[in-house]
Amino acid sequence: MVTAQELPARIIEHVGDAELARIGEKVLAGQRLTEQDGVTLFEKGSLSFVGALANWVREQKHGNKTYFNRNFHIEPTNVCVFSCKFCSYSKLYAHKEDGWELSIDQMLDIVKKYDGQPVTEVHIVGGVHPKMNLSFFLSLIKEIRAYRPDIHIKGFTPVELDYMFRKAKLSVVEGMQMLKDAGLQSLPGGGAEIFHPEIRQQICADKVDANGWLSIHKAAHNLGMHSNATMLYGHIESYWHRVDHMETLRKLQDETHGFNTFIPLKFRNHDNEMSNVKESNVVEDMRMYAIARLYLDNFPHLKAYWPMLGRQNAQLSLSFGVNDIDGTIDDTTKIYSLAGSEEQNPAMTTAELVALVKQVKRVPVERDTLYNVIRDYSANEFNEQSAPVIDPSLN
Ligand code: V47
Ligand code: SF4
Repeated sequence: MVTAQELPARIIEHVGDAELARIGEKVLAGQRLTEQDGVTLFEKGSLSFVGALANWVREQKHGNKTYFNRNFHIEPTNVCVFSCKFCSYSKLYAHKEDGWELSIDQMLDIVKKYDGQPVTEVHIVGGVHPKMNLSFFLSLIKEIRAYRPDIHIKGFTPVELDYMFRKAKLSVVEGMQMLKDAGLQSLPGGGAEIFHPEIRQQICADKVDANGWLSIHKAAHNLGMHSNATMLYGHIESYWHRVDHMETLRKLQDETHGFNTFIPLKFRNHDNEMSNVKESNVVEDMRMYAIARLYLDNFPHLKAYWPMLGRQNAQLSLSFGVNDIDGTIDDTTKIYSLAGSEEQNPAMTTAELVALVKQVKRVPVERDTLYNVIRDYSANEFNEQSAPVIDPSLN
């Protein structure tokens, strides 16, 4: 009889490839993978091989715990001065009248919709509108903080921040300090895409580059703030660009320890200038999660963003290294529905989310933004039967 602990070792024994076996041994011994190891896993690792190893690492780190939070999104605008080819917002700058632009009062009205509800986080992210400058966002943050001091404010990608700071003629450190003083508490992971200039130049040439992105996260970490990191994968990049991206993040994390979570974002090809590029399939998506779990040994958490991936695939990812499925997001996030995600109005109640996790025999744990546990749902009050009926055509 083989125990669950012995299983990865047995899988390595039978993998039938010396190079993969050597990488598997390194994982079990807790040794760091090299960039070449990462590329080899992408090129040769079967889904079952990388999946078994990643699941083992996930269970070593978190057991069956699967984190989520109660959050809502505010998108101040969908008008954007930048022209990322994968993004449906980029075309709106020339047609501003078709886009939206929220005032501070309108955004506060969104916050007020959650009066009396136990949400713990607001995630603010959107396009880059020239009228929305640093002082506008400082006022917004202060007003949200004053109205709901109990909510953690996570907001703005380095793309938005770099633009705000340059317009205000402030250094990154000065700008970040002002936002922190106003009440901004952490940064989401967006805007990273693929760091390597060979790809970045082709898909998002005019926005902040890798060094700019990294220096803003580093400044935030040095001020004691935490952040996430994403990677937009499954378009024109090669495997080694993905590894290069993860290597860059792993290096910064060694220095600052400020990242909480890595979030691979699957490229969706609807209604953008890259509609001719085929999307990745589910096997490739799960391999991506698994290899990220193996490579990013210093990232505590790996998140599947369910509005983008779909609910069933998010459930599946919990067996491929993922230990976080974001939150009970309300339907204000449009960037994904426009790009063709399965979830046209992403919203899930806590009961649905808990049941979804329980259906795949993991333990749902509600967390705050910084992964402090709010509630462990291992007790049976929400059970698998209360899970939403999933329409198979959605995934
Ligand atoms: O950087 C835009 C992506 C990101 C497409 O930190 C697309 O908790 C796929 O980063 N196909 C912004 N992706 C969103 C983001 C995020 C999301 C959820 C949670 C967190 C977090 C961060 O959205 C952009 C870009 O990579 N995006 N268009 C598209 N067509
Ligand atoms: Fe603007 Fe961000 Fe879309 Fe690029 S990805 S066009 S920066 S909203």
